[in-house]
Amino acid sequence: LETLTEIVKQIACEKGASLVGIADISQLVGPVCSDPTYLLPETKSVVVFAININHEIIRNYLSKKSFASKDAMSRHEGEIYHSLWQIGMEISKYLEKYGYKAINAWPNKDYREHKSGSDKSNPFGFTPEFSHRYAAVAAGLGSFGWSSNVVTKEYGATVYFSSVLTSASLRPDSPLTINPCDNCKLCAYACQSEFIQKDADLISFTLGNSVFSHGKTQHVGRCSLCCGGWVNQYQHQEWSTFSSICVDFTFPADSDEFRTKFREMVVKDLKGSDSRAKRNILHHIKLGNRGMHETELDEYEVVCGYCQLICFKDREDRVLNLKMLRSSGVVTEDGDYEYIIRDGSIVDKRKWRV
Ligand code: B12
Ligand code: SF4
Ligand code: SF4
Repeated sequence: LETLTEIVKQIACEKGASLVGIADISQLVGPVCSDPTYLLPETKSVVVFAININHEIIRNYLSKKSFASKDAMSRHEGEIYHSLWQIGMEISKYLEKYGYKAINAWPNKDYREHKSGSDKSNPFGFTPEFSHRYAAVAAGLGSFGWSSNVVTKEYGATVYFSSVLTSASLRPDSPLTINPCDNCKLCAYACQSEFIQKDADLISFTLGNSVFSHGKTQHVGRCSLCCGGWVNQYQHQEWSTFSSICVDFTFPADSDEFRTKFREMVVKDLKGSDSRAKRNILHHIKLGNRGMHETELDEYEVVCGYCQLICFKDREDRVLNLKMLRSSGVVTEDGDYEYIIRDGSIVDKRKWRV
């Protein structure tokens, strides 16, 4: 058990993981997608690992240095997702060689509604087959931050996670006793869509033997529309996301109304003239339900993610990150071109990426 645990952790680190931990099945009793037996009924342990995001790439992106800094961020995200998948493959192969069952869970876009076909038409059906956040928290890699991102001691929230579920009994790690999130709430100030709010109630839930909490988030459609590139400004006008589109969309509180309004917007934009919004929809249709690890590196397009990216481990760095974002200017479009405008001047200009 000791040796197998050490070898599995070593494989993860050698293949590029920045953090790795083991969650015991007994710690994964809680919200529905914390349950690994949905994917592998024989699960005894979950190996969960993280790769950190490069801080220089983040800061160039937050400050909208140029369109090249957006492309660098997008490609970097793609490379991390591809690496996470490869690390999972190596660990699974090793465990299988010794007779254990192992499932390399998709790092992202493993939505049950789409993969099982239970509610394919729901644009906001985001129940993961398995949640890497709960696994990471159960294995002590981090804890839930106000933003509901998992915040680690080493890198704040600037990590992506993935997991391998296995029938092997590995030596488990313990959940953290101190939460690295200090409740600065700068994540809420960095969120255009108000998916994360600074004055929200806390939502608490039990995972294994511990109770965790984070800020209550609003309808997931808010983040999807902003992070998906449709809405580049909502609550802050002095800066925008890295998308050049801002469709006219006021977020309804009611879930059914949200879906209806979203469908109406898609239909209207698809029928309309060749607009940037239409291209955005076609881009998402092309991505389809492929996992992030199956997405080509040049198909990635990061436009927000700010709640995660500003959350470095030290508060002074977070304050500086938010400052950079707030003074980064606005991205806008005109004809076939998009522009970064800062302090009234054009900082960069390029043809839309199709
Ligand atoms: C679905 C999803 C989304 C959705 C929903 C996010 C959310 N907060 O759940 C959307 C599209 C909005 C989204 C956005 C983003 N995501 Co995302 N996403 C996922 C995905 C697929 C699952 C998220 C998850 O674990 N949800 C489960 C929990 C947290 O939510 P829940 O099911 O709603 O459960 C809550 C409540 O419903 C309630 N509850 C549940 N059951 C029950 C039952 C009862 C009885 C009661 C009372 C309550 C209750 O308690 C739960 C805890 O709050 C994961 C990949 C994966 N497979 O893990 C990535 C993941 C979470 N995303 C990630 C990231 C980075 C982002 C973004 C920054 C965008 C980006 N650049 O990628 C934003 C951040 C938004 C945010 N602050 O959360 C990372 C997070 C990294 C980190 N450090 O935490 C992940 C882990 C991807 C990865 N491989 O690294 N994401
Ligand atoms: S930005 Fe501050 S409040 Fe938000 S998750 Fe990070 S540490 Fe917590
Ligand atoms: S990714 Fe952007 S829109 Fe989504 S919650 Fe984070 S800051 Fe808000």
